[in-house]
Amino acid sequence: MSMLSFEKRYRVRGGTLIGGDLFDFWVGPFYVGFFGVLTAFFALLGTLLIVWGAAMGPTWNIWQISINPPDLSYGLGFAPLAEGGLWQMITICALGAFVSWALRQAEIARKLGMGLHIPIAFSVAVFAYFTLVVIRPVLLGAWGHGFPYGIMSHLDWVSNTGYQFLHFHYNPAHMLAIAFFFTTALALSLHGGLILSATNPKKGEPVKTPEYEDTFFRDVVGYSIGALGIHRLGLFLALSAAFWSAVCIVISGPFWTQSWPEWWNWWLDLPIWA
Ligand code: 07D
Ligand code: 07D
Repeated sequence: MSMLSFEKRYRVRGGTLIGGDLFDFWVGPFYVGFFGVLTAFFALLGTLLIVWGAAMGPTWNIWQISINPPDLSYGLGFAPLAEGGLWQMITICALGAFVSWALRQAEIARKLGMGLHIPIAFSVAVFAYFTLVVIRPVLLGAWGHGFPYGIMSHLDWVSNTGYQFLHFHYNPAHMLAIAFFFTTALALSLHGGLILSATNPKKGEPVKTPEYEDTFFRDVVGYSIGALGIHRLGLFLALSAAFWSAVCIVISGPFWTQSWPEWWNWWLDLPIWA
């Protein structure tokens, strides 16, 4: 069945979470839906607010534009637009757009009778962002702890926040997150390589079956996780990376205020050394 006839068959009404049939239609290949409209609204408004903030100056240099959060003295209150209020509104728009996007994914999955794996996976990225700009600032008592919206300025924030804890690499949750990110790359490279090596043969040669793929790994390391298993592992690794990232930043400040190297003193303080 060609993709076009398949799509036609499955482009049916229903499965929406809200609004019934209201926006239950397609524009070209794109499903619209209530949450599609909401995403477009928040994304457009947020982008316009960024452009407005950029217009306030001092630069139109794309790398240097930065919409900064309010000063710490504003605490958890609203700030005037030019002094961080824009950042607050952009944050609301960003969260509105990300959550709407996840719900649009959920509606499409429901329409197709598929699992909710994709919206759940994207929600973990949104959770990491939410941790950076809402959970941690609220725990620390000021929106000023959020990161600035600028290509280079957000790197300054990461570096400065890291050095506030002397050596961020000693943060144990940061270690776990990094190990998961690296393992995700390893797993995807092995999986991508394996699939291409079996299913994209030279001209005239037959495509190999999954048995070949499993046998390759059994020959190499004595075990093959299997066709379904590798995708479960991949999803687990990637979600763990983002999850431990959120943990590593939320504990920095709210739950640990000293330098991260000092955290490891628990080892030296074990009673067995006394
Ligand atoms: C490839 C999927 C496509 C997405 C892309 C991003 C924008 C922003 C900016 C209008 C993998 C599109 C970018 C819409 C335009 C304005 C103001 C995903 C892919 C291509 N960062 N970060 C980048 C964001 C944070 C860090 C690049 C976003 C945290 C470091 C890009 C967020 C921390 C480095 C970018 C976010 C952090 C980057 C490439 C949100 C910890 C780099 C991103 C919403 C997570 C790298 C100049 C990429 C770079 C980079 C976007 C948050 C650290 C501009 C949207 C605060 C150390 N970040 N980032 O490929 O080159 O992602 O920076 O949370 O070295 Mg960042
Ligand atoms: C938050 C992005 C969410 C994105 C969303 C979607 C759009 C639309 C549109 C394309 C989480 C946005 C979409 C806008 C785009 C179109 C059309 C993802 C997010 C919802 N670190 N570090 C991390 C490493 C150091 C520090 C995480 C490595 C130094 C701080 C990860 C190294 C110091 C923070 C990580 C290293 C330091 C982090 C980031 C190496 C600085 C964080 C990944 C090799 C001196 C941040 C939750 C992430 C974090 C974070 C990796 C070094 C500080 C594990 C590999 C020693 C302060 N670091 N780091 O979180 O945990 O993705 O954030 O040296 O806050 Mg680190």
